[in-house]
Amino acid sequence: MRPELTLPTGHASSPTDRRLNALLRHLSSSSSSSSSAMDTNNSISPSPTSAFQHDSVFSHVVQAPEDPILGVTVAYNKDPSPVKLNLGVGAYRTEEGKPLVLNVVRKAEQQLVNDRARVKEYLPIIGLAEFNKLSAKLIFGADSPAIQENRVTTVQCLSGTGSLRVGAEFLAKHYHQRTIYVPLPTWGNHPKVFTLAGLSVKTYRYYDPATRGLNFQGLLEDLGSAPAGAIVLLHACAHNPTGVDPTLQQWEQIRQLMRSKKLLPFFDSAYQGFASGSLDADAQSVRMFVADGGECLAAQSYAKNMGLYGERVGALSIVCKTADVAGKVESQLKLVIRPMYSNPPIHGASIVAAILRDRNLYSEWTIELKAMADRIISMRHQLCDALRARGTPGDWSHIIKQIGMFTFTGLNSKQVTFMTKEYHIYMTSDGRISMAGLSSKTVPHLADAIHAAVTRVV
Ligand code: PLA
Repeated sequence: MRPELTLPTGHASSPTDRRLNALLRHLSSSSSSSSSAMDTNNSISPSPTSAFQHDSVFSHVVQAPEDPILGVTVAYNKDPSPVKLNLGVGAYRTEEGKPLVLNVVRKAEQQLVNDRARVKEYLPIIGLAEFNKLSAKLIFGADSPAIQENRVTTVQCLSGTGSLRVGAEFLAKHYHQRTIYVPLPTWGNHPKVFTLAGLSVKTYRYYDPATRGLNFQGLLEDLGSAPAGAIVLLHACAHNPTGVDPTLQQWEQIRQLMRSKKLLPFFDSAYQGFASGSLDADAQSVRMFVADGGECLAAQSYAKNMGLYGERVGALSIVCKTADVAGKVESQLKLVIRPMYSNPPIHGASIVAAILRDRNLYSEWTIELKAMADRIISMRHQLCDALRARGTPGDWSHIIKQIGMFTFTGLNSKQVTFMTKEYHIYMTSDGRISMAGLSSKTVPHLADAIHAAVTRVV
């Protein structure tokens, strides 16, 4: 039995209510003239005041908290203050505080638009072949023996996150060890991605709050006592959130330890080119592990280094011992991807391929990338100088020493809350600030806020 669809009596006096009631009468008469199957299955929810709302099969669902990183942008967007500043998510901004579309990306897109032969067919499950080849070359190096020996399989995925997820699901299905060690701290999404993929997440010591640097001894001890075969997540460069990377000598020690214990490296490369401004220098850690002939995984993202955040373009590579194994691994990656999202989007990968294949566009990209990295480095110096000029208590040299997109300031969550409330500065509660979101104009405001937070909030 369908209850009659009308607004409650006594409320139908205004013209709007009369129109609504007419509409409801129309809806109920047209649905009662339709088939009885429709009647029982597709009943129309009449209005939010209906008794139906209490019967939702989802009424037990509780409100979830916002994402610790992306939720910062949600809060920022709601703030009407003209001085508000979003230093939460790692998204590059120009000196004018605007998002940047690289010139070279615009050129590549223009080429794509002009090419009338291009169609919108599905890509294969593993994505655009040329993109995959060029992505492997970018991270492993043009002369990588692993590539020459066909021991690498590369699949296009949904940016860095999707690449991590596909890699983790493959490991959960086909690798004998399901424990993955992540640095403490790490990007907040890592544990969630890996857990949902079926891995069990443990941490290894990484950051030392006392020195605001690497806890190298702790790292070696923890990896040294990990079970043989365990997977180890390594940030290829520009560690997020700390901005602290091992030196090349330390990487070499990590490599030796990991190989001797048969730990499987899973590199997350979300910032190639952003740390030093050089694509090759930022891939050194990965290349060291590939040069020894051993196996590893690498997740690449083009969100930051090409500014293709919303295009969701990235790649997962698995370096294997032989071409035969790599072929079989690829066949299984397809079985992971097909039921997840079938095949990846074509546009972003086509942009990347157009840039990586063309010598001129490639060199233009490296110049624009270097300019972004340099601007971030200059923000580090400006912020550090501004704090020194204010006599802000504490040693702020870590702002200059840390690398990549973020500074791990050392500010506590109370100080962060204070800065958001009093200065409209938005950042993650762990005290991480995105240096890429800062400009010469906003440095003084941030320095004032940090100074006030440090001197007034403990
Ligand atoms: N890996 C690391 C270490 C990251 O920092 C991020 C992005 C990703 C992977 C995933 O990036 P992608 O899927 O967009 O390619 N971290 C950002 C954004 C920049 C985010 O949290 O999604 C951050 O603000 O930490």
